[in-house]
Amino acid sequence: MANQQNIEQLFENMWQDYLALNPDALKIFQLFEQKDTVVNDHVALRTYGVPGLTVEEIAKPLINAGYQSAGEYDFAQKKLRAQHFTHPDMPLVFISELKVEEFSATVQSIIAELVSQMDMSVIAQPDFLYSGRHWEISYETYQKLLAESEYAAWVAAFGFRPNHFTVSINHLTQFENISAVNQFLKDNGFALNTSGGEIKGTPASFLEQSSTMANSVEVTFSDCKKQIPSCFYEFAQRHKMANGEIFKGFIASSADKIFESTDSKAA
Ligand code: OOG
Ligand code: NI
Repeated sequence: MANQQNIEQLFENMWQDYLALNPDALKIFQLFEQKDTVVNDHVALRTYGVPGLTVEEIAKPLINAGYQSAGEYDFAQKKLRAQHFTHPDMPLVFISELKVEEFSATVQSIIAELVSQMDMSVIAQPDFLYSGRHWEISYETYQKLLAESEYAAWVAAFGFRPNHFTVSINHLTQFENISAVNQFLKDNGFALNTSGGEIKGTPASFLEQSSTMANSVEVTFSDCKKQIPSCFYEFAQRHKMANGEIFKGFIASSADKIFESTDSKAA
């Protein structure tokens, strides 16, 4: 995982895995590509904060490829924490983890059982980042997780893979601002996440974000197949800070709402 070609291949593989779960993202990408070259702002990954699967452990292949941890975030209500990672030539990566220890004994034992089905030796491999689910799970168990945390249920159903890619609005020439992007998406029939308003953040916080609601895909559980929310597409417009540099971090209060793009009830 030492060279640029490998890290670019990893992102291409993650992109293909993501598109398979989010056909809307390909449609939107192609609409934008009619006039622009789409640049990816960041990829987001999710995990369980248990030994072996923490953000730091998931990030290892990225660190080996030249990424550095560059910010920490806490989401008290959703019981999540996160870090973002930067690389001189590659998109940002946002990795969050469930604070498993703060959940009920039921949720903790379900997650322990799922993780016990894993071969922990594969986690350090780069392809772990788009390897999906490593366990059998019933729909009944999925629903038990869903009752306490949408995020816990999402990881249980989809495993380890990009939750979203993000279009850099800064690199689109055909739109004035994020409102114009959102209007274009709605005109083309895509539903946006409206939690906290369609636009999260302001120019004053240096980052404005919006996202589609996740596509629904059929997932095979051990007892049945069900349509559930999978992955979404995000749009980010970054602004210059007082020192003239473009802000390259994340805003916890906005991220808190972006997480809800995989909620099963439409926002
Ligand atoms: C991550 C949500 C946060 C952002 O850009 O603020 C995020 C997730 O849904 O896993 O991606
Ligand atoms: Ni994001």
